[in-house]
Amino acid sequence: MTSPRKTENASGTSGFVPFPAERAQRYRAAGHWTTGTVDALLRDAVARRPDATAVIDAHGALSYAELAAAADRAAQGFTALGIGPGDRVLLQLPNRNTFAVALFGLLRARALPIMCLPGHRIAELSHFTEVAGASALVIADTAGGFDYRAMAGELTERHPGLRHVVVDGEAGPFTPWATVAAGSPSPAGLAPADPHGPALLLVSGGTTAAPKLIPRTHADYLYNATASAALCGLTGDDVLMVALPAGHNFPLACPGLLGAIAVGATTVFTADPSPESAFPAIARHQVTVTALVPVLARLWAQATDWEPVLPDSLRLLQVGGAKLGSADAAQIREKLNVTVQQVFGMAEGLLCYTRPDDPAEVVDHTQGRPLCADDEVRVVDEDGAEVAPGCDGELLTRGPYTINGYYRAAAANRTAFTPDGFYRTGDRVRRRPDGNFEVTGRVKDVILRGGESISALDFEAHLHAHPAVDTAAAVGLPDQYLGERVCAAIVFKGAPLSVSQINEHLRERGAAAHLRIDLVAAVPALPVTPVGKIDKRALVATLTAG
Ligand code: OOB
Repeated sequence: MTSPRKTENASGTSGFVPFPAERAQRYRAAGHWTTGTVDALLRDAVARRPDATAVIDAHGALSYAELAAAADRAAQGFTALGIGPGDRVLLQLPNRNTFAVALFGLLRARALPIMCLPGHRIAELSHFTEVAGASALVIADTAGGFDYRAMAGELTERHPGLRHVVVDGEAGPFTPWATVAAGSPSPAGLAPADPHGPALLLVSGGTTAAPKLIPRTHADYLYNATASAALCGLTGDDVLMVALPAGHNFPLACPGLLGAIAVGATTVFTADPSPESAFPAIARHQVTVTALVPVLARLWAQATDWEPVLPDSLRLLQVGGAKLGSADAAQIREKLNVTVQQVFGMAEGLLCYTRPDDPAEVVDHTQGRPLCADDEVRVVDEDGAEVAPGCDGELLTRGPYTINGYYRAAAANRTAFTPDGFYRTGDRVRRRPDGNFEVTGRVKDVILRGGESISALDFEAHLHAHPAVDTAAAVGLPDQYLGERVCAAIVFKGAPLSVSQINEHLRERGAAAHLRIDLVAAVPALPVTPVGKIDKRALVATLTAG
C-alpha cells in the first residue's frame, strides 16, 4: 500500500504555497493575471511572427516557427524518457539556443524545470535534487572549462532517484540531447497546465545562505515578463542579449528571454559576457537591450577606452542584482552612450525599476520603484512597525508576482513571511518622497564591531569613491575583543593603500566617526556568485583562512 504522505511528496505541487483566493481574485480582476501559460507565450509568438528570428547563438539562429517545432520535438523526447507532468528536472545549460529549446520542451512536457546556473556545483545541485526530488538533469558536456558529466556521475550516485542525465554534446554514459531533440514532432496531447500552479522553480540569490527553490506560477511569471517588457518599451524590433546566466530571473524574465518572446523580439545568447566577446556580438546582431550586474557594467564602461568595436546599437542597459553606485551609473551612461536602468529585483518576485524616461538624478541615485500598482510594500523596523517616511528599514512585500512560500520549506517559510503573507526581503531600504527606493544594505550584511552595528554598504560606497579603488567589499572578521573587526577587501587599480590612508579618506569624505576600517586586504579579484554578485561568504572564508 502506498502511504498517502509518500504520494503527496512525490507530486510536483506538494510543498507549493498558492496565492490566497482573495488576492488571486483581485489580480485576475485587475487584469494582471490571465489564463495563459508560459509555453503559450511561444505559441502566440509563432502565430504572429513565425518567420521572425527568435534566438541566435554562436552556432546559428532559429525562427519562432523553428524554435516552437524544436520545443515540441523535445517535449516528445522528454515524454518518451518518462518525464511527465509535475516531474522536477534540473536545467543547467550555458547561454545557447538549446537552453530555450530545453526550457520550452520541459514546459510543454508539463515538467517543472529547476533553473540552475552554470556556476552551480555539486553542493547546490545535490541540495536541489534532494529538496525537489528531481528525476532528471539537463547539462552541457563541458563549458567554461568544467566537465558537467563528471559532476552528474557523482550526483546520480548520491541520488538514485535522478534517473536521467541528458547531455548537450558528447554524452558519454548518459542520454545524448540529440535523442531527446529528435522526438516525434506530433503534439503531446497533454491537458493544459493550471495557470495558477507552478511553471518553474527559480533558485534564490543567496549571497549569505544556502539557495532555496522558488516556485513561480504561470500567471505570475507571465505577468512578470510581459509587464517588464511593456515598462522597458520592448517591441518586435528589439534585439535582446542574454549575457548573464539565462536561468537567472533577471535575464530570463525581467524582461529577458521571456519578455522578448512576448513581443516577438530576437534574443541573442552569449556565454561570455566579457567586453572582448560581447561587444562584437552586439555590433554583429545590432543588440538594443541587455541586462548586467554592476561589476560587469563597470567593466563594459571602462572597456570603451580600449575595445576597437563599441556597442553602439544598445539603447537600454539594465543594471541590477547588486547596488550600483551613483558615480558608476553616470559613468556607464556617458561611456556607453546608453539609457541606464537600475533594476532592484529578486527571484522571489518584487521588481523595482527606474523608468527609461526618468531624469538622470533618479536613475543615478535610486534603485527604482515597483513594477505593479498592486505591489504592496512596507518598510519596517526590527519590531515590524512601519518606519517614518524617508527612514531606513527592512522592505516587506506582497503582490501579484511575489511568492507566498519557498518550495518545500515549511520551516523557512515561517520566518521568511509575515502572518499576513508579506515576504521579508532582508533588504534595507529607504523610500523617497517620489516613491523610488534606495537600497541601503542587507539587514544581515552588517559588521558588529564593539557593540556597534555598521552597514557594509555604507563602507563600500565610500571606498568606491577613492580613485585608487577598483572594487571593494567590507566584511567583518572574527575578533576576540571587538566581536568583529572591519576588513576592507579591495582590488586596487595600482599601488595598494594603507589602513591609515583609507581611514583618512573616510574622514575627508565626512563619513560617520564609527566608519573606520581595521584591516585592508589587497586582493587580485573578489569572489563572485554564479550570477556575478560579490560573494561575501566565500570572501570571509578566504580571508579567515588567510
Ligand atoms: C536578483 O535576484 P536574486 O534573487 O538573485 O537576488 C535578490 C537580491 C535582493 O534581495 C537584493 O538583496 C539584491 O539581490 N539586489 C540588489 C539589487 N538587485 C538585487 N541590491 C541592491 N541594488 C539592486 N539593484 O538579483 C534580480 C532579479 C531580478 C531582476 C534583477 C535582479
